[in-house]
Amino acid sequence: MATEKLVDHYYYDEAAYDYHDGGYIPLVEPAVSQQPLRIPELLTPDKETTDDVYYTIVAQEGETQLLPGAKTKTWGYNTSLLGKTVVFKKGQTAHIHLVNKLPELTTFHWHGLAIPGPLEDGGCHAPVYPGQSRDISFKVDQPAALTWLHAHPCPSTAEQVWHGLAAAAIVQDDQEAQLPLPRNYGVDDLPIILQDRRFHENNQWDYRADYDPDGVAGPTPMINGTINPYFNVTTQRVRLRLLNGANRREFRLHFSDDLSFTQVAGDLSLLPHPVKMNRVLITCAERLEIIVDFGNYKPGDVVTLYSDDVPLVRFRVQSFTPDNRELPTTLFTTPDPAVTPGLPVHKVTLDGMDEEVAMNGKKFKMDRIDYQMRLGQVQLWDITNTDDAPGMIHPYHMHGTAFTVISRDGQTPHQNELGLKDTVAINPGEHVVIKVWYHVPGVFMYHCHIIEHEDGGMMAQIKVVDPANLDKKYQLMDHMTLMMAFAEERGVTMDDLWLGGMESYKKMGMEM
Ligand SMILES: [Cu+2]
Repeated sequence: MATEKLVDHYYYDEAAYDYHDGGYIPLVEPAVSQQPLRIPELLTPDKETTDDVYYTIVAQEGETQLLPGAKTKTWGYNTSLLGKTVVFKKGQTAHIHLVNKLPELTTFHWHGLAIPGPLEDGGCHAPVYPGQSRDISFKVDQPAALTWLHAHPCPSTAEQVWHGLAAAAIVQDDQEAQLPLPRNYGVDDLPIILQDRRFHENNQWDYRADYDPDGVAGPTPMINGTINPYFNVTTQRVRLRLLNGANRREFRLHFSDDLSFTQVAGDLSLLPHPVKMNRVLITCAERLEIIVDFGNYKPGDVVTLYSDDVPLVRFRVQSFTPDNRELPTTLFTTPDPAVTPGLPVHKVTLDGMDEEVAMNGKKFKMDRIDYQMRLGQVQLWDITNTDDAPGMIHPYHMHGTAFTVISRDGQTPHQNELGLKDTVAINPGEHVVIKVWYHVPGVFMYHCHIIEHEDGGMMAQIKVVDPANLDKKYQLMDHMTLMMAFAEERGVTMDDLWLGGMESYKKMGMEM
């Protein structure tokens, strides 16, 4: 299948793995009986034609039976926790009716979709207030991939994601459809949303009690909103579309028996070539699709997916029809546009830890544009993690586009990051060169995807200008407007308002 030799190690610096951090919370195997893995339902379109698809997405409160006993108060999209899976087809125009039935404002950010910003992209400038709605439409024009929807109201993105606002969104295209890849959703093609939580009294989550400016984590693995899940394998090959939906945690994935698997896709496209591996590290917001071949197992066998030594999902092997179809050695041709002559390398630094996080020495300001590019320009960006080793691995993310990874400290990128990406993990002290270009205009954020780091200010904004519409103005909001709305919605004074990200600004004595 894969031609490259087996990757039998995690990429990245072991010294920077999150378990070295003083505040690290190790995962613990849940002491509850195994539950069937929840498979998010597919969201049914309100209407669909060849050229258009219409969806209604409702952010709502609910309760979810996660542990025995009391249900947990959770938030979700069209369901009580996480969300129904949205399917987009390349070439379609999506028309989405976004509804907020939560008690506070939220935004609907399409992580990985190359769509205009800031309103369609759904970052912090596109709030939908409680009881209100917003309609957006955009052309889906990108390769097949797993993208996702999550809340992004600054500076409370992390808390809202912790409440459960995250859903898978699959982009399909004709090229991927022709490959011999499993794609029977829920049977041999599964979203696997990796998260972790801490359960407090009465099985409830308490974000504020768990707050850590370097990222909130909990000891209990939660996979697709299931605690201690199993999945019945009824086909020889299963495609796992892994999404790290955790606020902070890295997952170091491997299977029992050191079973090898084949990575076929990264964040925003198939990989050029399949990569055979038996270890892979996934940082926050990254996606990777792997094909697991259960051909050497028999009914009754159990294959376990682990992070470090903690089981995440148990695959219970049933009988299946043999399927030894081979993957082609080439899956995808990664776009590689020529760099626009005369454009210098643009440098971005990811600075600090705890409350001191910043980007290029500055904390994020919603109404400040930090950089500008023109549509169609192609530029190298050099992203440096200025932490001293051992430090933290920062997952650097850009809204509204896909980039390619050119080099890591001058060396060739990892085999499994040679497709299109929107999030790239950067070791402390390392600099990663990426190639950046945009297909759509707008104002977009770029930031660390340890969500508490972005709320705390390790974030900036780019304005992408359409040369045919140089004068287009964007109405940018500011932190204070959103914070005052949160205070009003919660019925507290500004002095009593608590939002995780505010702590980082306050401790540094900075205005928001
Ligand atoms: Cu970070």
